[in-house]
Amino acid sequence: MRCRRCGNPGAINMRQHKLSLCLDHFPEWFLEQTQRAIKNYRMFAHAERVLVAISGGKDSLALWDVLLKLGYQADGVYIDLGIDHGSSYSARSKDKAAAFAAQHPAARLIVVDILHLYGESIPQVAQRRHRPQRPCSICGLIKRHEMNRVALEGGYDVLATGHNLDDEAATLFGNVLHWQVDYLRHQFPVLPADGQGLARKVKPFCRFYERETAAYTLIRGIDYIEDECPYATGATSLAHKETLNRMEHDSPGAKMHFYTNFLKAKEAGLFAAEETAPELHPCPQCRQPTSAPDLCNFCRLWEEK
Ligand code: Q46
Ligand code: ZN
Ligand code: ZN
Repeated sequence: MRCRRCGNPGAINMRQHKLSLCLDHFPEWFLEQTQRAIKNYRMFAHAERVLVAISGGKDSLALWDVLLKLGYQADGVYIDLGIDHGSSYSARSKDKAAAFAAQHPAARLIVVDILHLYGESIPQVAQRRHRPQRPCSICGLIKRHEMNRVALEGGYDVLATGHNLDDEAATLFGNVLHWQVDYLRHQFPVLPADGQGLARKVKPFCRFYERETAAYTLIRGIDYIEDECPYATGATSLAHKETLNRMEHDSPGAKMHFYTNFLKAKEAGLFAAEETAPELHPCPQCRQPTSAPDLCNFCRLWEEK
């Protein structure tokens, strides 16, 4: 197929959009589509300060690159989880994040070192909590807490993550399989700040297939960590991605329709009538909102040391 914009041979063929683009026009389209998502979902404005959650992987670095190219004030936050696992995963991913920041003078990278700040790395906390092989729920809790803390303390208006459509569709698939209505209620490209200490959260890449963000990083020459976190092996989200990819192979666009039709249904009011906000109060220690009766789950993690 030929590039729809210039007629030269196409390099990236997107069957779900019936669109082919050349190496010059794909990045242009990618930026336009990101801008459109930011505008359509009212994610943030140019006057606002954006904090991008950086893992050192392709999606987060591509997002940071795109936001800077679109002229947004975007800083990055990297959470050093202290995961080594024989492959120096955290050290290598931090190097990628730092190298990107060094090449972009307008970009500031904030590094949060969990071991240094709290006295234990993620594998150490997981070991203490008798979950050495499955640290992900503890890790997720710590990452969410720390990103929110940095966003609020730094006066950022919004926290942006690089989740792509494959991530979102896999999450949706898992939530539907188990009918986790509370999770479905909160799955959306924008989650507003709650006015009580939770920052606004946005996912500007939620309509891109993973292969599109990969193509963008490749074309732009962005160096990222290709390995997944060693603890991600065997994660159910990866199995869901494989299932969805098989469906996509047989029926191009299946993945996109599954996710975007869910968004349309939500915009049309799915779950809206049943919306009941949980009772939240500030944690007496860290001041972040929690529904727990006393200390929040994050603070309790360290209390039990
Ligand atoms: S970083 Fe943390 Fe993930 Fe690694 S330990 Fe699990 S949650 S897999 S996105
Ligand atoms: Zn072209
Ligand atoms: Zn707390």
